[in-house]
Amino acid sequence: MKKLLFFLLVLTFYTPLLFSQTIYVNHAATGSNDGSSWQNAYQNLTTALTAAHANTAISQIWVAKGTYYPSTTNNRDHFFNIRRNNLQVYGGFAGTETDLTQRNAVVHPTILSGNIGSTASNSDNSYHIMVIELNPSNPQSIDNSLVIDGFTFSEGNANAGSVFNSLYPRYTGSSIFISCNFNSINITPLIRNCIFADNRAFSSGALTYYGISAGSNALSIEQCTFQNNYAGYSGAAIDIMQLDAAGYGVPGVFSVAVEKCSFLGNAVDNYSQGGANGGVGAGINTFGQGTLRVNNTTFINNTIGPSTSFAGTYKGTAVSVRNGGNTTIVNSLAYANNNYIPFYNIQSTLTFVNTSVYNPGSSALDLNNPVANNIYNSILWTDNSTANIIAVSNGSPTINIENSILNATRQGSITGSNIITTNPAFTNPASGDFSLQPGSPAINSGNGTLYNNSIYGNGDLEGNHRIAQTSIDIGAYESNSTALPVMFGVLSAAIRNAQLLVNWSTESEVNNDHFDIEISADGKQFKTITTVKSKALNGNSVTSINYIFNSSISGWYVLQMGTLSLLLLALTAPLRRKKVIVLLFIIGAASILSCSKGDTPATDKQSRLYLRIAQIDKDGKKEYSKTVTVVNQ
Ligand SMILES: [Ca+2]
Ligand SMILES: [Ca+2]
Repeated sequence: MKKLLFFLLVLTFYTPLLFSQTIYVNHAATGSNDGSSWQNAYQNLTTALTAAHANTAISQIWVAKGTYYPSTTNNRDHFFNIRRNNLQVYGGFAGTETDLTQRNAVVHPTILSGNIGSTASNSDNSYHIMVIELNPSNPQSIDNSLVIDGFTFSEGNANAGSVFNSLYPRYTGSSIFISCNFNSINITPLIRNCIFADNRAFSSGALTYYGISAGSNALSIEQCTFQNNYAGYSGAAIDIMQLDAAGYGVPGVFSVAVEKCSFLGNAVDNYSQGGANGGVGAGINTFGQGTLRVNNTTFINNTIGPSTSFAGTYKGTAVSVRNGGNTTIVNSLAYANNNYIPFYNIQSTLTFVNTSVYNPGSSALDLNNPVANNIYNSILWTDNSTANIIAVSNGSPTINIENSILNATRQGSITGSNIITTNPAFTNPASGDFSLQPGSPAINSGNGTLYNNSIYGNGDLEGNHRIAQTSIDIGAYESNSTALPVMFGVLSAAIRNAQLLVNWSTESEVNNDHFDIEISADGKQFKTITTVKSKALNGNSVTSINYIFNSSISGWYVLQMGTLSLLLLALTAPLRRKKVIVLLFIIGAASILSCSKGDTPATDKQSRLYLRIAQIDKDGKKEYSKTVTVVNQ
């Protein structure tokens, strides 16, 4: 009976793995230039992208070091165009690698440059370096399986007020413009290990999101650096727009996750439009309904300028949230050497969790009729004893503060408990060291229940254990802590085309042995479904390593998520229970598979599965990643 069940299971659910193919790009390649190998690589990325759109079996594009331009004819409206899912585009290769783990994008930068035309001038540069969009003639969901990883985007210049071809505004998204093209369909790529430097926009955005995020999908921006970008209105580095709220009439909201990023010296002013609301969000600006989570990220010396002669708001050099969004800032740090206020909340919800904000001369946060503002386990500090650490420019907001350190001078009505008003004793603010001196009132003064490990991860801003000694500390850094043995980077999981796909990366590994992939139907009780060995040499690595687990069991696409969880239980349950569950699973699957061809597959997008990764040291110690929802596609 056991053998029969196993046979049935294999017979019913085995289908071959999807064929996948990698093509290569190297501007210096001298072979046949058909993209088939490094030797025969395409010489430009545009050709490779055209090939990948003609042939969906192409799943990866590897691009060697060097500089690539979106136009060979100096046409400012040309851009690298991506309109499909299930594609990973990697830069940062020397041009000899055979495995992704051999890549070092820092040593071998692949630059996507908007500096076409005269190299001495930016006025003739590309309006957009890359456009990721839903295909206007056949829009279909794009999710985190579209990966842009390991590129430097520089010198895009979206400096005009017009719109090209009714779809591409020449005033925003100078590096990457992500657009749903007026369709209420999910578009949430993953942008990872990229640098955005010296890009400019008339209105907003080195990276601009005119997109819809459906279900648990989120535009993910991870381990990226945004440096010296400029915009004449809002969101110099990242601008996020809910199209419905902006008058485009496209229903849907945004969901964006920014993790382990740096925002350095970005600037915004009110040059393009004037009026009261410009000059906001030099790091990130959101407009309208949606969710933004910023994790383990630094905002340093972002500012207003160069022109401040236009009337404007001039707030939110780190982040501004406008018109209804819900933003959470976690394990992050913002400090400035100017007096512009780093955070600005207009009619939105903003929550700080274990975040440190230091503005020596002025306020940390300005509130303009906020929906809500919560400050948990966080430090907001100024050295100016007469400045309001929280300023209210409009309305009579209530601010909920728990276990946090703030100057005593502030506006708004305060609720909450355990509010400390003594100096947090940063180690050395002048040199950018915002860890805590011994004896700091922040040490062990946080409330652990305000910190959600499974969403925020278990590392502080430094990559040390988030909780050490008796309790979690207040602020972005945990004192007396030790380094995490594995610093997790990205983690995403999806069921797609009859396969369970899990992608994760590590930024560093120490003495790591293996990973267990664990899955749960309720987010509480987890089962291990497989084990993956560390790729790091002897379990140690200081560079990022990517891991992919791709289940070979197919047929799941016709199943409800609940049935899938039965299968997963079956894979892990004791033998007797396993027989029963496998039988139930097969009966359920067979009944669904027996549907006529015209029936819609019985997927249930409301059901949830949760996934996390346990990392096990060579000495048996275990640490967990954050938990993600398995996206059913
Ligand atoms: Ca130029
Ligand atoms: Ca502690």
